Amino acid sequence: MTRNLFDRAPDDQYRILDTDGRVVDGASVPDLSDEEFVELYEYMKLARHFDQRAVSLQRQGRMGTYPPLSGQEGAQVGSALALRDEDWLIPSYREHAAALVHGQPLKDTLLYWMGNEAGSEIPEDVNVFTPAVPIASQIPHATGLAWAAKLKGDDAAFLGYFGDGATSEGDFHEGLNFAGVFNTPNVFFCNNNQWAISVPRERQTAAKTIAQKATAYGFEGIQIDGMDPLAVYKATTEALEKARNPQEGEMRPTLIEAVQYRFGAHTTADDPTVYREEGEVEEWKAKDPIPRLEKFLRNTGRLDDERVADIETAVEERVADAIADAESEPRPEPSEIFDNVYAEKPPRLQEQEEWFEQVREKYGDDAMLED
Ligand SMILES: Cc1ncc(C[n+]2csc(CCOP(=O)(O)OP(=O)(O)O)c2C)c(N)n1
Ligand SMILES: [Mg+2]
Repeated sequence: MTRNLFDRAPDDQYRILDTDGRVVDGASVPDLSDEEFVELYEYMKLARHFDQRAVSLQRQGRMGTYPPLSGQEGAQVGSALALRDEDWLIPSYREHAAALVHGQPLKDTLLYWMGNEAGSEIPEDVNVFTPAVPIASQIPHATGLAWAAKLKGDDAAFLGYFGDGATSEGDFHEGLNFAGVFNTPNVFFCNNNQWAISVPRERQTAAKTIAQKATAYGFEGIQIDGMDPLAVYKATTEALEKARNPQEGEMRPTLIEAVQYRFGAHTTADDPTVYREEGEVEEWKAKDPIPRLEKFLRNTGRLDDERVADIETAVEERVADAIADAESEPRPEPSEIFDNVYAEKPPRLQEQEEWFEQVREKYGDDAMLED
């Protein structure tokens, strides 16, 4: 098999479905069963509903902070469904849907954003890393993990996510450069959602595309329509396959730039109306990955009103159950914030903990929960 998918100019954006859900000329849909196509849709619906509920929980004071993903479901679900169980997923802080697809329970994602450390305890059999909030810090981790697996002779690939803003960090350069030199089984997946909080894509780089940066590291880069879940699935599948099983002369790493848009705020602490025009948001909403896939599935006889209604009911129940589960967990012990970073607490942290305990004693825990 030749992988000619990556044999294209970095600005020749790869797409399978147009914004009306029709297959574009010359493209072929991925080799999925009818059920697998519908599963892709179900996960995206689940992700959207989860996102709406999570934002609402935060607004009601039932969750700390939350980074919304609406608009990015196609990129997250399409890419994560391409993973095999033994592959690893290394997220940033926005990949709730990708992590879910690869086995991370929704309840844990909720706990994490509710400020409960138990949410960071990934189940043993789930190959997902904990969220990384320091921008781009997970990229060298992803490279290191892949390098270690290669040295051990493991047959796994490593799918690491980051944003457009992360590509301006040294960690991005170091991670990708190292991956090229050591030819590691990495797929670097850039969720280019046009904004890094209030900084637009144009201010991150003068390069025409982010995908073309791969050339400097000696491996392939591809720009894809990140709001076309089929293109995402196919490109990620091929990149993962190349990472695991390179052919003669092929480099294992790939950089995928998935062009997309975040419909909502950067986090619940952000007000995007301050830095972007409503018209821009509306333009991108016309490319929404969910109705786009839905149209394709309906047009090809894979989905009808009844099935959509069933999916919506199931999704609502599943998210409601996860919320009830997360909220039934006992509140974490506040002093836990001093645990789990160092094996042995350094003196500075010990002092802070002692001070914290004095404050608790004096004012009580309830006072800390008030604004
Ligand atoms: C090293 C570092 N610098 C700054 C921040 C503050 N910060 C949080 S998110 C963010 C923007 C990241 O944008 P991008 O990489 O495009 O990801 P997105 O949030 O759009 O998914 C910044 C600057 C941080 N978390 N870490
Ligand atoms: Mg961004």
